[in-house]
Amino acid sequence: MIAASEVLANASRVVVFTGAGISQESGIATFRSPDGIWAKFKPEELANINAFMANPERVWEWYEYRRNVVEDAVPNPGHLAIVELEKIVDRVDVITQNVDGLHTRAGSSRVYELHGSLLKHRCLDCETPYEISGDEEGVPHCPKCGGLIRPGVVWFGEDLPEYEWERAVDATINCDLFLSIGTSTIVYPAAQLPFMAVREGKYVIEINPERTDFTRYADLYIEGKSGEVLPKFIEELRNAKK
Ligand code: BV8
Ligand code: ZN
Repeated sequence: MIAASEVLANASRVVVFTGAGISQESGIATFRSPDGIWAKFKPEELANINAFMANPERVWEWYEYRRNVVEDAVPNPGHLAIVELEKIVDRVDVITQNVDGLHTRAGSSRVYELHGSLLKHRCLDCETPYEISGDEEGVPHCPKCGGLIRPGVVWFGEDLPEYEWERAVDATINCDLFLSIGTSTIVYPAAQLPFMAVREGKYVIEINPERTDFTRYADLYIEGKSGEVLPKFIEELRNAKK
């Protein structure tokens, strides 16, 4: 299945860039597939600050629904294969667009959440982190300043967290193997990363059941579900290293 086994044999620093597709087999709907989240709501309608200011209750409810979905979900063989990867190469940087916390729950030790997390919240005004109890009635208010509490995700039109973005760019520039898994490669600036890896001369493998805007630039495209492909891929990598 893998054309360039010498790349795998010498891989020491691997970047694993993931999107909603890697959580699909954990039962979490992706964004842009026909049954995806955005099929019912448009991102502009809900995943942005204006929607929240216009109707905090509605947006809050939607995020609470999604938080409950992800808290009930469990990491799938795709997430677990990435944890296994840490035993085979020197360093794995997981750069995720996902907000479901599943890489961390699976046991990955270096995870950068470019788009924040459904499990984190903060005050809209003073930015104080807020620990959710789960039995809030409606949108909670900041105990410090009374401001509205918002989900700790990056909304459209908002900048990505500086530290995570810098780590992501640094990891992309310094890796020797870049895996792009389960992303439609549409949302920027995150979608720049696989293209940056190509420009930097890295070996880039894309794993996705469908081709994307990026596929033609990848060194290798593996068609399939990450929960099925990744365990086999990691085995091949382990053998290539023997
Ligand atoms: C910003 C958190 C600067 C919230 C998210 C026009 C052109 C270019 C850019 C723009 C533009 N207009 C606006 C922009 C900028 C905008 C953007 O990129 N828009 C896109 C839609 C065009 N970006 C931003 O606004 C970003 N900020 O630019 O700041 C700035 C500042 C001020 C003013 C302007 C700009 C912020 C982007 C972050 C938004 N937040 N999430 C929430 O979750 O509610 S984005 C959201 O999309 C998720 O994070 C998600 O991860 C992300 C990307 O989607 P994917 O993960 O790729 O998921 P998708 O469903 O699309 O694809 C799933 C894939 O999995 C598919 O390919 C499928 O085939 C595959 N799959 C399915 N099953 C499996 C599988 N793969 C493997 N195994 C399977 N089993
Ligand atoms: Zn506050």
